[in-house]
Amino acid sequence: MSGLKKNYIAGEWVEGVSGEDNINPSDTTDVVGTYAWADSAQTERAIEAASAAAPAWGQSSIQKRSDALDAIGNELIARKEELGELVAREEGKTLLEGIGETVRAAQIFKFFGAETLRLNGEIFDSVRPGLDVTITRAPLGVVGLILPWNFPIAIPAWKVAPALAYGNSVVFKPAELVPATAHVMSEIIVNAGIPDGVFNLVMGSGSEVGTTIVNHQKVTGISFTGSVETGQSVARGAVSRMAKVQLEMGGKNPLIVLDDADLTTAVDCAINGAYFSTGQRCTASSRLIVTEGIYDKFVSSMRERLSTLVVDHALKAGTDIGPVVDERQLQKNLDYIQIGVEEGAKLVYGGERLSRDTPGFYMSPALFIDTSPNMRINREEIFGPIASIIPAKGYDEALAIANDTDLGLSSGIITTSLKHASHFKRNIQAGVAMVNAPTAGVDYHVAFGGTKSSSYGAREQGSYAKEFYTTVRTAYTQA
Ligand code: UN1
Repeated sequence: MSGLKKNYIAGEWVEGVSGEDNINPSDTTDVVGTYAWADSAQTERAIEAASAAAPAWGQSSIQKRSDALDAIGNELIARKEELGELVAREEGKTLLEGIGETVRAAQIFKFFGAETLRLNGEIFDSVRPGLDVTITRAPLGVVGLILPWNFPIAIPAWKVAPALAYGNSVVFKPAELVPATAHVMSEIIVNAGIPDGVFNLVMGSGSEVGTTIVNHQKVTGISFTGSVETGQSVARGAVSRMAKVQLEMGGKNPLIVLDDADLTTAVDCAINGAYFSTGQRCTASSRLIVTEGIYDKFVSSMRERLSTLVVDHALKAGTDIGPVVDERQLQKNLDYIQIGVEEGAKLVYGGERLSRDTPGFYMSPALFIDTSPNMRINREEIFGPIASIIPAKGYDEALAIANDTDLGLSSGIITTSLKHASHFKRNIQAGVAMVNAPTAGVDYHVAFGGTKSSSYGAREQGSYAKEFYTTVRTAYTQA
């Protein structure tokens, strides 16, 4: 198994129990690499090592942790072209998107490098004279991080960086489909002088590695991003042994377009939100809710813009939309096209499998119009380059439709009305609200997360990340 990319457990690079190929979705003849998959026993070793290393790391100098995270960020920036290409090669997003994602990951590490120095507490007078009360934050101990495939480096960064910043040790499980970038990021972390056992990379299947992390008594906290279904089972496992859990799951994100919208802004935001990154973002705008006065103009501008988008190899110059991540997801997307058509939605653009010079999972971006809120295509998360337009009479109806969903991650409105924009921000049932901006593509230094079935537990990112990665300690001192 020469060239096998190994796991990192207890301060050593180790082989797994099998080696799995990582395939480029733009060209299935291109094997990105072969990655060692661990089993439960190896995962347990990683957890034990993390547990043994946690106390010293939790009490280590904040300067040391800050410097290490900053150095990791600098190294990621310095290698952004190489890593951006790797992201595009293994996941299928375009090269520009891959580089952008890598820069974001770097910025996240640098942000948390500085956050390490800002962690503070509070002092109260006690209700009992002579007592002082201090509130401080302590690390959780061992955190298990379970990752999705759609952001191979940014989401790992926004879990690993705060975990380490706040003094936790880490068991990091990348998604099965995209271990390559995670592997390089892990090498960079290891080389930044993080002590043995503090950071462990364990690649492998959800059923083996993921389940072991979820069920192990020594994993104090679990942060998961992925599907609602898997998230629910992670939560059940975590709660049954009283572990802290944070879940970030699906979206069925609405983008409302009002009559008074600037049409170009509306189309730019809808195209970006619905189709960029092949629609494979939980913040994607899958429901475009459009009011009567602008409906026809919006539909025709969308069709026009869609016809200019180039679907091709993720690394080819000029590609706007790369392939779908794998055959299973492509099949699922095509099934939903069929479901939409059978439900009576009008498919006015795309929705077909495409062939290109290289064998890959290509699909034309799809637009349904004249759809209704109860159709399955408007209720279930598809996770592909598919959007539906739902007509609405006016703002009130559009808002009601937008909120008529079990999910509540991101949302948006395109309007020039301050009144509607303000009302929307207060009344949309979502964790993120965008005004005249795409629903996807969030800043790295502010809180991120959703309502309803989209998220569970504390928010991620920004200084809010400490709510999950630390625990609060209240100390009473008699002078
Ligand atoms: C973004 O839109 O910038 O899996 C981030 C996802 C989300 C992250 C989206 N967790 O798509």
